[in-house]
Amino acid sequence: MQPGFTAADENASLQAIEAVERLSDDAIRWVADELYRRYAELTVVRGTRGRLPTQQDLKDHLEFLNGALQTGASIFFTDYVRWLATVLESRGGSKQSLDESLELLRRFFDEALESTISDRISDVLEQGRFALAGGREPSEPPYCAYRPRDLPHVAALTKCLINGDVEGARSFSQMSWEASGDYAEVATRLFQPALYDVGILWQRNQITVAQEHLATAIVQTLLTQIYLTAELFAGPSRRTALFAGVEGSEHVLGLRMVSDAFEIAGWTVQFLGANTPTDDLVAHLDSTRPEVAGFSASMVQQLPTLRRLIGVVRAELGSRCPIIMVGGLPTNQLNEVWRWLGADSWSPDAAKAVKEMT
Ligand code: B12
Repeated sequence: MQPGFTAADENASLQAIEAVERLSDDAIRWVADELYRRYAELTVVRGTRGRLPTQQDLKDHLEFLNGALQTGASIFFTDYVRWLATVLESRGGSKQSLDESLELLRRFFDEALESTISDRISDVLEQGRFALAGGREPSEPPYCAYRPRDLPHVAALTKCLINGDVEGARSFSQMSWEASGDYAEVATRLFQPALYDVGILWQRNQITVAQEHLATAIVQTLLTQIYLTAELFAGPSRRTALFAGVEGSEHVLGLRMVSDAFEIAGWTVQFLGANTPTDDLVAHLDSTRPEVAGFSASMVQQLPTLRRLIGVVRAELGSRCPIIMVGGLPTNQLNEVWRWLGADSWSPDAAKAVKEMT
């Protein structure tokens, strides 16, 4: 059951989740038509994309809404709305059309459903509108509560990454590596905060998508370089772990850091990478039987998938089930969400994950 919920709440919540999924296409069509009817001139001047929400935007609203309903935590939706407001405003869009689209979604569900069910949906949408009225994204997004303490050079490294200055970036990586000699420390306290800052710069439209990709690719190379050096100090062990990103998750670098940190600590690891299909993952776990399975989700809408995955792993593997560990941005955003997911443990970063298991 979701934290703080009664059985009646839970039932209304389950019906609300089912209704959002079932009525999603109708809701998107109705809201888009209504907005384009109100702003016919924008359709003519700007074409179907205009400055109004596209069908994809509305689909995203519903996915985050459903993530909030499923976890029972409206913070996932309010955080999304604040985040989107920054993205829109920094690109010349307005908060007004976002607010209108949330209001119209509320109207759609109010009219389509009985009030015990629609109230749950309205509540989350209204909290989103309230957050929107409250101003811009706070300077630090909620997942930064667990941002590891920066090593020196994070800001300088970030600059090199977004400018494609590989040699500069390599020198900061090397300096930190020589000072620390600890892969997990350099990964989580130098590269991780630099990537978080790259994300915020993209969100504020201060760098392009291409620069974000460039920065990520450079980090991948530099991480591999220190990983290869660190490997010299590690010996093999009998302890085994498998790491995989859930279906839908394309963010893989954090999971890679966790996997590498375990390997360097002496574990034998299997790293399956991003977006692993649930059925194949379960079959693979069944045939390889690691001691620990570490799963990663990178956005709130992947949490229900992760919860389903854990349920299937437990049901299929029974007493042969590995210790299940979870992590990733949305698990750092809401305390204790790992319990709702059904995991055995959670860690906010690679260094802490290794410590927890050894
Ligand atoms: C690089 C990047 C991408 C790359 C990823 C490439 C790759 N090969 O990984 C690409 C371009 C694919 C991408 C796509 C998208 N991205 Co992106 N991305 C980023 C960015 C800049 C860095 C990600 C990263 O590597 N972070 C560094 C790692 C080290 O941190 P981490 O993931 O938190 O991992 C640590 C812990 O969480 C923990 N951990 C992680 N997994 C696990 C597992 C276990 C078992 C344990 C114990 C611990 C653990 O340990 C890790 C190491 O310490 C982030 C910014 C950010 N804040 O992270 C945005 C960010 C995550 N992306 C974002 C968005 C919106 C998207 C897209 C929707 C963009 C789009 N419109 O297409 C898509 C969605 C893709 C998807 N379906 O997953 C937003 C998410 C906003 C939100 N509130 O949810 C962010 C926060 C950017 C921003 N500030 O707006 N992205």
